[in-house]
Amino acid sequence: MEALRSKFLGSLLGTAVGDALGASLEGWHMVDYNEVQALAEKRSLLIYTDDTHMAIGVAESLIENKGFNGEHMANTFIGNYDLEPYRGYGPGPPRIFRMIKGGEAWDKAAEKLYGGGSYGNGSAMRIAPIGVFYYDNPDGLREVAYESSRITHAHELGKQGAALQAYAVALATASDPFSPFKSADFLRGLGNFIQHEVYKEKLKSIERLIGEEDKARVVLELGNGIEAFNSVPTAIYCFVSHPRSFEEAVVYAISLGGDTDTIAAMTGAISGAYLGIESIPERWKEKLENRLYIEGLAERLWRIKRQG
Ligand code: F2R
Ligand code: MG
Ligand code: MG
Repeated sequence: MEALRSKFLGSLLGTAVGDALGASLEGWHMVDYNEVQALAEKRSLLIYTDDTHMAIGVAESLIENKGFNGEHMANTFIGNYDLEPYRGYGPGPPRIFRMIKGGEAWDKAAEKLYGGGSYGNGSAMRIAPIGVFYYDNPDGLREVAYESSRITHAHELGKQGAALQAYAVALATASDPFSPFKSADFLRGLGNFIQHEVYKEKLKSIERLIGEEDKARVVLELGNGIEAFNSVPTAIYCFVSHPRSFEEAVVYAISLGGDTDTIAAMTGAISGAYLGIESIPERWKEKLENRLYIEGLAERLWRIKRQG
């Protein structure tokens, strides 16, 4: 049971540490691995962005309701955004929050964006609490991932991206880090779960790319962009190609450039769920903004899970 607690804490803190480390390089080109390390060491405080701010909202709402409640989660996002709108949100969510505040239904507003909903990575980047909480219930996880995505990201590729990231966190939570990691099994599990061809193809590319030294090739095939399909598979690749080290997986994710905070947040969520909180370097954890609050949320989620 202690191991599971460590995984809950590792996934939520892994999200925040990855996000905060990647934030200063978001939108950049590829960066040398050592340069990322040097930048991380220079920072005195690791400040997180919308990725973590929204993951906090997901966790708060799951805790308050002991499970998923869409209207409550939407209102939690809105309340948190109103308090801290400066977290670097994508363009879509604030527009949706305004629509809901103006009377639009929580599960309808997001359909009005981008002619059929957003496929941005905003609903996948915040999904770690759902991945750990529903780690042993794939059907429940899929439904809650879709429904939670629908608040801001109604496009099928947005919803399925969120579900794929949640299931990667879930599989990592269920996997024993003391047994040899089998990337083919992990990827097969994800391939059997996900339904959309775009993601199925990307998962096949991940398997082919393992061991690839040319980062440009990885970015070319998997992407490093703001779209869910150009970032969720990339984060999965960062994890499966560095399964034994949180630090290596996250620094590698940032070194790929592009949407660095988000790809590192999602990589950190999977790696932290697999290896546990002890795997996150202490020198990073101690500099993380609101560390105790985020740890507290993970602890409370775990306790609710333990009580059944
Ligand atoms: N917003 C940012 N980074 C920009 C600068 C931040 C800066 N450091 C600062 O502090 O201000 N990062 C965050 O946004 C990403 C998540 O975005 P989200 O929540 O998915 O937003 P949105 O608007 O739904 O989608 C993002 C873009 O994707 C394109 N897009 C989405 N659906 C589309 C569709 N159906 N058709 C065409 N395009 C679509 C649009 O360009 C959207 O604007 C994370 O990186 C987070 O860190
Ligand atoms: Mg961000
Ligand atoms: Mg980002």
